[in-house]
Amino acid sequence: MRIEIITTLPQMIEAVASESILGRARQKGIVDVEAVNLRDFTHDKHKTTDDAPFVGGPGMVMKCEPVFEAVEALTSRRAGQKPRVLLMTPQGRRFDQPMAEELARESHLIMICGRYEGVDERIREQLVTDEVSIGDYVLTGGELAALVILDAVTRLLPGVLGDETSAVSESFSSGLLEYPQYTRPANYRGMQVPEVLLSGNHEEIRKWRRAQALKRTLQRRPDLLERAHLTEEDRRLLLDMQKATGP
Ligand code: 4FV
Repeated sequence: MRIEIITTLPQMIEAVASESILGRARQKGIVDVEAVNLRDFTHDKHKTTDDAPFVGGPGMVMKCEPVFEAVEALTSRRAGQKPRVLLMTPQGRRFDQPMAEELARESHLIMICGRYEGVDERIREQLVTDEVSIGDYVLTGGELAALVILDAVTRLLPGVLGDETSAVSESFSSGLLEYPQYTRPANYRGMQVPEVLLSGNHEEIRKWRRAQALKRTLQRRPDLLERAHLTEEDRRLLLDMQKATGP
């Protein structure tokens, strides 16, 4: 998979994308990540990438020319499948696990990191295939959003997560929140790990974990239950919980 991140702060991207799991995924050649410096696509001595908005208004706007030239250069490099061109913006489609799984099936992603007030509208109209938001708040730039997406997508690629962490049995991919996790010691300052986890009875452990995930989801994110894949056993457990906690 090829991921290019267009930014005026390539070192910010490199600093994160060369660490730990992301860094190893790149070394293993599972994902090919490049931080593309937008200033390399400017032609003036000040390497200008932004300008004042037409007819005034606060802040600065990212200019068309460097972004168009950057995206066209990156697109022409790789014949074949058109890349998904993502613009990080609070106005975008909310990023979530299903979108991470969708993007992880692509072969080529280009992410545009805005700064200042945002980008010239013609970039959105002509180049961008997906406007993506990581949340309802305003960042100083799109870099952190691009790194969130890079992380959530890369860890889904085959061979990235070793068995120490599996992308299968965790929050959201099962549609539910995660069950409580424990590790040694079994007793810490009198705080005992639930007996069932020490029982070695894997069927009982599976049932306990599923019940905990359902309970936590019911308490914290009941909205997730609507789109979670629930079994008959799950529905019975949820009914008991709702009866237990009352309306
Ligand atoms: C953002 C978000 C975000 C807005 C103007 C960058 C900033 C500046 N991106 N999810 N929330 N972007 O706040 O994705 O250009």
